[in-house]
Amino acid sequence: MSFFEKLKEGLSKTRKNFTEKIENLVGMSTEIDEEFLEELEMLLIAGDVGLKTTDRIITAVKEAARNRTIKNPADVLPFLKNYVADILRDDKQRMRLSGSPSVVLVVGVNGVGKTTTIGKLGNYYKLFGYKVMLAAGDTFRAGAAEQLKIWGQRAEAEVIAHEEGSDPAAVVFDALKAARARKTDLLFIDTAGRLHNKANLMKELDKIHRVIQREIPDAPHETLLVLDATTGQNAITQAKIFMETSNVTGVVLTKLDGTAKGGVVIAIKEELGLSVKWIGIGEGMFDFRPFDPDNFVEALFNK
Ligand SMILES: Nc1nc2c(ncn2[C@@H]2O[C@H](COP(=O)(O)OP(=O)(O)OP(=O)(O)O)[C@@H](O)[C@H]2O)c(=O)[nH]1
Ligand SMILES: [Mg+2]
Repeated sequence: MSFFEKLKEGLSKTRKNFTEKIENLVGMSTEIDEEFLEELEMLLIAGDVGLKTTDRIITAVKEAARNRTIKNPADVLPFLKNYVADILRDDKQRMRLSGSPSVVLVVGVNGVGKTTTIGKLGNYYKLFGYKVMLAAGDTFRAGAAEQLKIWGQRAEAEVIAHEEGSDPAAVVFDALKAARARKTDLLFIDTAGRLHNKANLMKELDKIHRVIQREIPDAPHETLLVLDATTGQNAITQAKIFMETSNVTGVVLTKLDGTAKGGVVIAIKEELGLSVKWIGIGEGMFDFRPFDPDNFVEALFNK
């Protein structure tokens, strides 16, 4: 199966929950009236597109109906497809990897897929000829470093790890030194998703940040926030918390396979102004790609 076919399969629940319901509404409606717009609004909200974005889309549909760009309900779906594609396309999607090494900090709450993402990213860049290193900055959870080491073996990347319970900032410090000494191109730093409370988590990230910047002033070159698509609007709430304390440069949206809440991609871009840079559509090494808005919209709107 190609990645696109997998993406389509992964998005099938979202398509059922979102596109097909809009199709049904369109099929039952004869004109774009108040009732139609109200139903459409409800479907967009239920599709995890987000309140603000839904508002904007409804306003745009009204406007297009008024100036006769769209004339009947059947025109709404192609209009939506273009509108969503326009929201998702942006020029900040590329990774900024200008350092030697380039440092990529990976953050997010527990269980969203940070460690898996680092393994996949490491493998992705290794295939493109980069020399990759992984840092086990999650010293909090039992087995976290071991999990990263397994991914390191798969991606043929060196893993820098200390003992469980040790200071993550010290791991990061060692990793930065090692990356420089070995002329590594790319250093990915894993972090703990669960500390005793939010304040602790943020304090730890802050400390890691300071260590990185002391060694490499323009690093981290990327701070990727990992969000789990299955959590829908919760992901938006999580993102806001991380954005308060970290300079998040992009999102990795995981678990797009099998969720009905894929519409959250739109809310991430439109309500948070964050670019989704990567998507995960499975647990495997290759179930992972740079986010391609046109492909995504194609997979979401076409059966
Ligand atoms: N279906 C699916 N599962 C995924 C995806 N990405 C990660 N997972 C799974 O999600 C679970 C958690 O992944 P981890 O990488 O351990 O998550 P984490 O954020 O590092 O979690 P903590 O270390 O506990 O904070 C694992 O079972 C992964 O296999 C994805 O894109 N699709
Ligand atoms: Mg982890």
